[in-house]
Amino acid sequence: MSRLVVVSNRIADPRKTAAGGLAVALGQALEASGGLWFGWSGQIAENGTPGEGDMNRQQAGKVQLVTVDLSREDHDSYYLNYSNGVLWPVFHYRLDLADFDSGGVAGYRRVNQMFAHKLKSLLKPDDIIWVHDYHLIPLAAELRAAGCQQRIGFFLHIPLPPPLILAALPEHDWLMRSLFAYDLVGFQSETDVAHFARYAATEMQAKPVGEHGWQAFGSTVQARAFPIGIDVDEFQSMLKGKEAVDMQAQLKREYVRRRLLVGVERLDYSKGLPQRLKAFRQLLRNYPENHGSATLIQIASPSRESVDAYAALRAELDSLSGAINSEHGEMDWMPVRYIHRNVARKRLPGLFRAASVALVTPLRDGMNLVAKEYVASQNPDDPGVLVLSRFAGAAEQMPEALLVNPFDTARTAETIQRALQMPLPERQQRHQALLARIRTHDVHWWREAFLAALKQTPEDTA
Ligand code: ADQ
Repeated sequence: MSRLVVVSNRIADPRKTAAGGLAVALGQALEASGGLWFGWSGQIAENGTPGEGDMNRQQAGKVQLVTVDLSREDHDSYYLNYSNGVLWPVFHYRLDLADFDSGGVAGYRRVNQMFAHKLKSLLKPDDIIWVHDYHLIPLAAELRAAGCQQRIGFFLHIPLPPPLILAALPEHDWLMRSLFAYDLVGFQSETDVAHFARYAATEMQAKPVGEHGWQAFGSTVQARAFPIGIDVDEFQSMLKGKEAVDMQAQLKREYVRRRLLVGVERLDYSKGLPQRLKAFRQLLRNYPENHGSATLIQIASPSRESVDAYAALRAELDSLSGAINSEHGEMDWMPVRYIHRNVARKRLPGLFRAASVALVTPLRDGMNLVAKEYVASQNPDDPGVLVLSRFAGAAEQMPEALLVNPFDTARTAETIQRALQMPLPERQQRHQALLARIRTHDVHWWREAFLAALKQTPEDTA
């Protein structure tokens, strides 16, 4: 069996309990092949030299973890300025928030080159390499330039926007061309694949080859959708754990006469938080029967706080939640509980189970795993209702959720009301269909489907 090599910006020790479903799923594949996981250590060397970094090696069971420290300059340009200050907003269709003049692209390229050189020294000829996410788009091109001929696949966890949005990126030609150094490029949704195909055909005059292939620049890349899933069994077994049981019991006790709605995410402008709060305010204004009852627990964990757009968002949410509470709150009822903190992963299933409705309403999202985690946590006999943005990749797979356009405040409020009032048989039917689908397409299916497709990619004959 070939050894699997996973490359991602951050790595996780798959044996640690804090690791999420993705780390565990990748860890299992790495374990099976005695694999290697390579990425940034999370450490910044204040006096380090740009383009250089110490390698740290650690054995986690059968998996070798190798990380590299980044110099301050590399960290700021590669990670903050270009990955999170340019690529993240552009790929989420937010050209208005991208700082195109930050000059981060040089550091982005330098770090990808450095990772390629360090990684090359660790590779064996028949390794299979799987690169993850927007931080590392040019990695395969750098590996190929250094002479690597192994099979290399790439998975983009965030959306791929349409060609005209991508074309606003000054470096779009270079970035998109570098995808052709991979044998397989995986996207979250069919929409993303269609955007890639349109870009390849119109901007690169690439030729379609077979069902999924595109040929240009002397090589062929396969482009396909592999919607990522969760580990449904792991999530459901956490439901029985003490942390989840206590969480659910506490909420049930506190909210015995009320209806709970829940939202959980990193605080990010792609997640549609202000729009969600406005829709919830509209619900309270339009449907007074919810007064004294409907309570939204909104958890938004701190994220990328050094980027300006995030500080502005934080201030907007503080003020909106305060305004809703002062407009509608009563002595014994606060309609919004907004919590700017992380929740322990083990408590999440209990929180989801206690909530009658989940609001998962991003303006744009590659997939969105919270939607799937909410469904997995429900009691099939008395399930809650998922209100899901049509702009989340998950919407393609989850049409039985109540789909909304989060920019349309009035109709989102109407849909939340419908969710709160949905009769039991309809809730059961929708939940059954959703659960079946997230079970079939879980994180293990995702990993196996991607790796099988990568192993089957044709030898490049172009
Ligand atoms: P994210 O944008 O981080 O991921 P998401 O898919 O929702 O978004 O995954 C977040 C994970 O972190 C979930 O497991 C969730 O439970 C957990 N989480 C979020 N906020 C939390 C909080 N406050 N406290 C505790 N846990 C929290 C990116 C893409 C997504 C894509 C994933 C996976 O942006 O579109 O689905 O990668 O590919």
